[in-house]
Amino acid sequence: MTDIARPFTDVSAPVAAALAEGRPVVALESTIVTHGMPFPQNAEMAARVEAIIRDEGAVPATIVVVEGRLKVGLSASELVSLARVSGAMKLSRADLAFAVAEGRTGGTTVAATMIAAAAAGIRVFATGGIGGVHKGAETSFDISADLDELARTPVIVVSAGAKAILDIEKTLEVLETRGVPVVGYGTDVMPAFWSRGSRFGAPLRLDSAEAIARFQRTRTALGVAGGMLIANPVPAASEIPEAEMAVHIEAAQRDAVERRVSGKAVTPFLLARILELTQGRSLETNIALVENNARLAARIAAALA
Ligand code: PSU
Ligand code: MN
Repeated sequence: MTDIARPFTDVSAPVAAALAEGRPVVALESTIVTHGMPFPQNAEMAARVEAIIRDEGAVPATIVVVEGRLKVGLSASELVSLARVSGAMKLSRADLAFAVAEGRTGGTTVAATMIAAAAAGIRVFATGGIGGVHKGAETSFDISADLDELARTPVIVVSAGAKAILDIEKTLEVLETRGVPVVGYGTDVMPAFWSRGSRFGAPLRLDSAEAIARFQRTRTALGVAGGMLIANPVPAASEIPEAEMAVHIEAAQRDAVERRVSGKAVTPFLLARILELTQGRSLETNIALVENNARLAARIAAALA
């Protein structure tokens, strides 16, 4: 933890010990718990993901702001409280410090989780999907702060690609412009969250955790700053085909426009609507892909340790 951040931060004992001893640690976000999934599935998901990381020999560090304290690593009971909390803020770069200064509670998005992870010395982070360029961004200007964060903060983010509710092509363009490597894990095709594939190629490809660790170490050695995005396709058994998802995504998008949903509310609205439209299947897929990402992230963290 940087000296300046320390007074605001509670690093859990297991996370602090692992970091001090150079053992692998994997950061986890909390917006997926507070805004991305309903209770009780969010609690089950959070507990299972932490268990998977432990099984792989790494230490999970779920990151969240609770009543103004920036928490890095939660106990089992804190994790359950997080899953039950209502009225939490959704925190990104713009408002992470606001929540700390004002004593508020909030889930950290990919951007805010990266900031806290980097401050704590955690180099790998597992999530579901990142935020990106929304469809219609040419008029709404809705582009997630996650993309800028990937450009500036040295954390490897393991995702199942960009959520298919986004404009994947424009998201890839922005990532390229901002110098963010996008690595397909064992695939040449860009995965689309609920589906293993999309119409777009993965800009880079690597087939092992060791290769990903080597790539990031080499970047650091060459003085190239910033994070990278690993795009790990959802396991085949859990995927929902792209064509099927496209219908639901379009319907959800229409509802969002009709109800004039904007800003931070867009992603949670679309996820909840798609959950209804798929009668819960999208949630099962979402959970499966987060678990899959946690496993890979733990292996990358081990390769880096
Ligand atoms: N992936 C999920 N569920 C989520 C999110 C990602 O499966 O809830 C969250 C992440 O925290 C991500 C955020 O950083 O959505 C992006 O929000 P926005 O588009 O408002 O930047
Ligand atoms: Mn947005």
